[in-house]
Amino acid sequence: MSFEVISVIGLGYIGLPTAAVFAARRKQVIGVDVNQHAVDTINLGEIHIVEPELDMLVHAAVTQGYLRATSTPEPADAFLVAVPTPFADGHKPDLSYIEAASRAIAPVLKKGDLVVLESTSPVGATERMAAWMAEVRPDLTFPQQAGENSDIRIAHCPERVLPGHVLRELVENDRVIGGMTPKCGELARDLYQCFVRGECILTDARTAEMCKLTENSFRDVNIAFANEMSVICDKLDINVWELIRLANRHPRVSILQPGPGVGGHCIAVDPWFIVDSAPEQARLIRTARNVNDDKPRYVIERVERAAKRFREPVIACLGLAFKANIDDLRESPALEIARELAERFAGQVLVVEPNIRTLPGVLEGKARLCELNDALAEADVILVLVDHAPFKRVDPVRLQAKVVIDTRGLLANG
Ligand code: SAJ
Repeated sequence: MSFEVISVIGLGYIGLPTAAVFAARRKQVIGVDVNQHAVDTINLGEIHIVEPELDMLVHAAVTQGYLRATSTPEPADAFLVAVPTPFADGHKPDLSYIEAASRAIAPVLKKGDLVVLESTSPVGATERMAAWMAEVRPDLTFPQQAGENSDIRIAHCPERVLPGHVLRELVENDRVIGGMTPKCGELARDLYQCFVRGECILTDARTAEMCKLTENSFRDVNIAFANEMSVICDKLDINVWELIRLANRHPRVSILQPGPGVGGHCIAVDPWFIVDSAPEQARLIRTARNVNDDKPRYVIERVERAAKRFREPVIACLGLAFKANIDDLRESPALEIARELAERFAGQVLVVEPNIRTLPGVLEGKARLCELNDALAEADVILVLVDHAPFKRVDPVRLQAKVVIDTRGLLANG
């Protein structure tokens, strides 16, 4: 089956690059987003998010007429849903964006169309998407009603790309494709093979949903192990960075890196979807989340203890982003720590974040954004929160008279 027109619902960090990659393969792509600013920006050939090389790709796609954005869904042969799935109170998954997207595209569906859910989702979300669409379109059949003979084909294909490397990983990574029926999966594989050079592996929708959650939980649990080791090593006066380096010399050991906590909108969120589905069974996964969520508080306490030896301590926080060399502050433990320190040490907190130009609202008026050199000169306590490249080049001589708390093992010995 050939897909002439492809519609991508949700033009964010995943949807927009995916739309652009299809357009680069000369598919007609209709991007849909509820955010009018995003729609207008894309139609000008520009982008509203930060991702290397995406600007050029979107510019080319729009000017050559392959990509167009709109706020109202239009008919297409395949629909990819890439909307957010945050959690609501009590770490419960919030499927309202998927529901809204399903109800919005249902009116333009026609017999033979394929709908793929790409959003990271709790197990069962693809079936619920199908049920929402069936509610709006009783005139069409869906896989839950007609199996392999359904008018509409539905699959789940979770995105797995790393922010900062999205365009390369979209093409190179393997894709796990879970059809609601085997035929649904095969059709979705035909669609992705248009640009994916990795392998497209078929399974069912629930396994595909769980696969994505499992990948991020695996990483969360392993980072929690590293974070717990760092706290134990502090207590026992052992350098955790050296310890991990040595342990990783074992051929079957590969410990991740401790840090100030786990940030971003994926690894700190997705494990909760598993916990919510199986609260009694998901013991390790829940504990790992708590260990990682606890790490910022531990860092703050260390800074407070260190600051006590100064009458009016000046504290420099190096980095606010949730990981190295990006400008993304969402769910960032570094930002959480800087905010809390700015509350407790009003007027004495300096922030160095080379990837932003103004402080985020929560720090405005409470901390001062400054250059690395000035912070190193002025501060009594240097707190490394992110391993941004410029921080790696700091001359150790400049730190000799300072108290250094290095949550990333960059400058000093943890
Ligand atoms: N972190 C550590 N120690 C480590 C590795 C990471 O503390 O050894 C921290 C980072 O500093 C950051 C957080 O974990 O705060 C997450 O960073 P990350 O680079 O591990 O992952 P994300 O959130 O940018 O992207 C992840 C990726 N998933 C996996 O690697 C299993 C990506 O492939 C997914 O597509 C993405 O989540 C997603 O959208 O789910």
